[in-house]
Amino acid sequence: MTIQEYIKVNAELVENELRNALPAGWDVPGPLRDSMQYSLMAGGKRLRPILVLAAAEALGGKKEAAMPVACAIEMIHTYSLIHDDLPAMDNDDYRRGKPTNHKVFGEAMAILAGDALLTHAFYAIVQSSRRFGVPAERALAIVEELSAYAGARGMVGGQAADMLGEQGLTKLEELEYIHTHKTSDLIVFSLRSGGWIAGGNEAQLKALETFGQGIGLAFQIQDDILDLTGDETKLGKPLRSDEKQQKVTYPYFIGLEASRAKVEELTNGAKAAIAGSGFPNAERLIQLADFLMKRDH
Ligand code: GRG
Repeated sequence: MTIQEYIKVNAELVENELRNALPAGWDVPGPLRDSMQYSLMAGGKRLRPILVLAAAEALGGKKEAAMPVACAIEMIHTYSLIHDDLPAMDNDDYRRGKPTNHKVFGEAMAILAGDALLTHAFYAIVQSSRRFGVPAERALAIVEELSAYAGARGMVGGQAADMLGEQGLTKLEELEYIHTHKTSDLIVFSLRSGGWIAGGNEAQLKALETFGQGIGLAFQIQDDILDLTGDETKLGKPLRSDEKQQKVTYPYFIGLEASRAKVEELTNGAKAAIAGSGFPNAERLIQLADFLMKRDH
């Protein structure tokens, strides 16, 4: 199976689970259920869940046991996008080519759908233990790590720093803090949680973390590059008064070519961390790192 086929097959498996994320028998108000389902099924790449599955597989773990955590991280990612699109934040009308959640369901319901997805993620993690026999101690570690990587010192902290920085980002380190927490932290969590499910040891979890930090930052720089290509006139140009400071990206600081070189350097470093750590089945992780580096959307 090529890596493209691997991604497609696993994204479909994840989507089948996400379709029934809220059990049909649960007494949930219809519009809330619809609003949650709308964004969960709106066509994301499913990158984070695939990383959970691939990390578990790299250590010889079972896919079924990793699936609830794979779904949990997609719920967190989806909630963050719903809230990020709100008028109080980015005020976006479209995401993935479709009207944003609040445009369809209204602001209040979009906030609640995000809240409910965030909460439901923790329920899903517990199911890996209840339904698939993952030792409770490991599920506990995963819950603890998710609250850190997604919370105030993780993704939410990154979002807050981004918001605060809108008044003027002047240093590359400030941008790196935002990228690390807004983007890399969920990617690192995806990899470590797959490792926990498969019973990885401390050194293996650390290697997955290093791998995640590398591909996470590379992913975000690549995002910055893709955002700019086609409009290279933005490079190093002062912002117009109506433009958001968010446009200050990696290429803005170091230029396009150096940014491309940085993506390659980070990806190679990530692959080296995994290659040197005695994983029984690391092939897919390595291929995923290369795939992400070469992505064009
Ligand atoms: C509102 C708490 C809160 C957090 C928001 C995720 C986020 C933090 C903001 C979205 C804006 C952004 C560019 C974030 C960086 C992370 C990123 C590249 C998200 C997009 O991830 P993909 O490409 O999205 O995996 P798909 O659509 O494929 O799921």
